Amino acid sequence: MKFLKSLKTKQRQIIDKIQFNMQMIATGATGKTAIQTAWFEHAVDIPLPSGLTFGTEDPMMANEILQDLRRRRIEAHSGGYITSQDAYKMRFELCDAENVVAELHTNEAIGQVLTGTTSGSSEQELHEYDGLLNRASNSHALLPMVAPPPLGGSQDDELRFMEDNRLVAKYLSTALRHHGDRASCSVGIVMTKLDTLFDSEEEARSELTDELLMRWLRPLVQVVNQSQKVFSAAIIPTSAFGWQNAEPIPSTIETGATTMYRLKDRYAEPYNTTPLLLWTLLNGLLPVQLEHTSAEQEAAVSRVVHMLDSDLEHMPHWSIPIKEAGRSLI
Ligand SMILES: Nc1nc2c(ncn2[C@@H]2O[C@H](COP(=O)(O)OP(=O)(O)OP(=O)(O)O)[C@@H](O)[C@H]2O)c(=O)[nH]1
Ligand SMILES: [Mg+2]
Repeated sequence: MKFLKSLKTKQRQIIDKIQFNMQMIATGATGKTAIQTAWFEHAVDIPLPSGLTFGTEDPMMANEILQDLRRRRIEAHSGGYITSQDAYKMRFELCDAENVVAELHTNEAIGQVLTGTTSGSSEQELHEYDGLLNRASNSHALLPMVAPPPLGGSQDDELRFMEDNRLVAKYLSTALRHHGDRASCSVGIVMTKLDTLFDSEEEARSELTDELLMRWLRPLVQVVNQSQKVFSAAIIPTSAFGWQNAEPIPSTIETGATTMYRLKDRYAEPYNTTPLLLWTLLNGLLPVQLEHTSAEQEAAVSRVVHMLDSDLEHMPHWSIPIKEAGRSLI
C-alpha cells in the first residue's frame, strides 16, 4: 500500500502539469457507449507507432476495462448496448514510454439528459443537466454526435435526426457561451452509425460529399464556425460496429421508437473510431498548449502534439476540417 501511495503522489506531481477534459454530447441511442467501447477494444493500452500510449492509470483499471469489455461484447451481440444511466468519471493517461505526459478526464455521457430535462424535471434530473453543461463548458475537446436516419427509415426517423441536430447544437452553443477564453476548445462533430446507411466505406465516401455532410449537420457546423471559443473543428463520420455487421432489433422497429441494433458477429470492426480518438487527443491538447505558460510545460505538450499528429497522419482516416487555429476553413 505504501508503494501505491508514494506512486500516486509521484504520478500526481507529473499529472499536475497537463490535464485536459473531453465530453461527448448526444441524445440517447446515438452510439456514445459504442464508440467508447470501440476505444476500449482497439485503442486503450495499445501503443501507438509514435511510442505514445493512451491508457488506463493502473493495472486495476486496465483489468476493470477488460472485464467491462467482456460484458459489453455479449450485450452488443444479444440485445445491443443498454442505455447509460450513470455519468461516472474516467481518467486516462497519455504516456511516452512509461512516463505520464498528459491526463485526460471525461465522464460517461447520458443521452436521456438532453431529451429528458425540462424546467419541470426533478432535482436529480436538473442536477445531471447542470453537471453535463458544467463539464462541457470546462472541456478542451467536445464531441457533439448525431446518428443519421437509417436507410429506408421513416419520416419519424428524419424528424428525429433534425430534432437531435437542433438540441445537440443548443447544448453545444450553451457550453461554448460559458467556456473560458477565445479558442479555448476544439469540437469534433461526429456522425455515428454510418453502417445503417451504407454498406462500405467506398459507398459512404462517394455518396456523403463534404457539402452534403455540412448541409445535414448545419446547426452544429454553424455553431462551431461562428464561435470565437472554438480553436479547431472537424466533421468525423464513424461506425462503431463496422460495415454490414449489425441487424436491427425487430421490437424497436415496430414501436416507431429509435431503432436499436445488435452486432451480427461477436466482434465489431469499428470504422474511423481510433482516428476520432487521436483527433480528439490532438485537438484537445492544442488549446491546453495555449493555457500553459512555463517553457517546460509548453515543450511537453508540443512534443505530444507532434507525436499524435504523426500517428494520425499515418493512420487511414476520414475527417472534414472546418476550423484550424481559430480560422474557418469553409
Ligand atoms: N448499426 C449500428 N448500431 C449501433 C452503432 N453504435 C451503437 N449502435 C446501437 O445503437 C443503440 C444505441 O447505442 P449506444 O452506444 O448505447 O448509444 P448511447 O449514445 O450510449 O445511448 P445512451 O446511453 O442511451 O445515451 C444500441 O442498440 C447499439 O447496439 C453502430 O455504429 N452501428
Ligand atoms: Mg450510453
